Amino acid sequence: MLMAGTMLFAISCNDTKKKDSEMDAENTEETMTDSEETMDKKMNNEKKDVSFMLESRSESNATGKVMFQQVNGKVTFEASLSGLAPGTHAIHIHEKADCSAADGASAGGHWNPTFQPHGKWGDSEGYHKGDIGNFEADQDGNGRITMTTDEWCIGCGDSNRDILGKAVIVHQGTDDFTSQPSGAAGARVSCGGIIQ
Ligand SMILES: [Cu+2]
Ligand SMILES: [Zn+2]
Repeated sequence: MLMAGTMLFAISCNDTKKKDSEMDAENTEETMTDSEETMDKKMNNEKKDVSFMLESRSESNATGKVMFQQVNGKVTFEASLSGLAPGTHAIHIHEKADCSAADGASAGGHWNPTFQPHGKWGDSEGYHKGDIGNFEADQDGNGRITMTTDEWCIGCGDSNRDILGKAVIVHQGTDDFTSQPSGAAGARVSCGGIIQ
């Protein structure tokens, strides 16, 4: 009886060891997949996109659709708006994905992680990473704007480039590219958080 008991113990002990090592192997595989994903993200070769709606603010009727798409380290931004007053409107990335305030003030100021003055995108005097610029709304109040840059990324974690967690805001007026800190573009008529 004692012998049998010892043998049983030995067998079950071996079993447990085998299961443990199988589980170790599985865990190792998972860890490897994780690190491959991280490498892709660092290389920015992975295709990524984020799209969302813009909602009316400041008692306007302006609404829109925005898409950011990242391909080979470059991000393309595309927005289409309707319900605007005909004419020129400013559009920017602001610092917080919070459009909760009726006037959009909750989204904060222009996204400016590099502490530059407000300006025209690409200006040697400096510009905010959120200074997209102006676009035209036609007689029906519809407008479109697109731009592509390698100064942004989608979810790369680099605080100087990552647009996730910010907001897109359209203004009632025109960005003059010189007034500080935000180009004197007037009320915030449409707002959407850049959230996946
Ligand atoms: Cu703005
Ligand atoms: Zn600005």
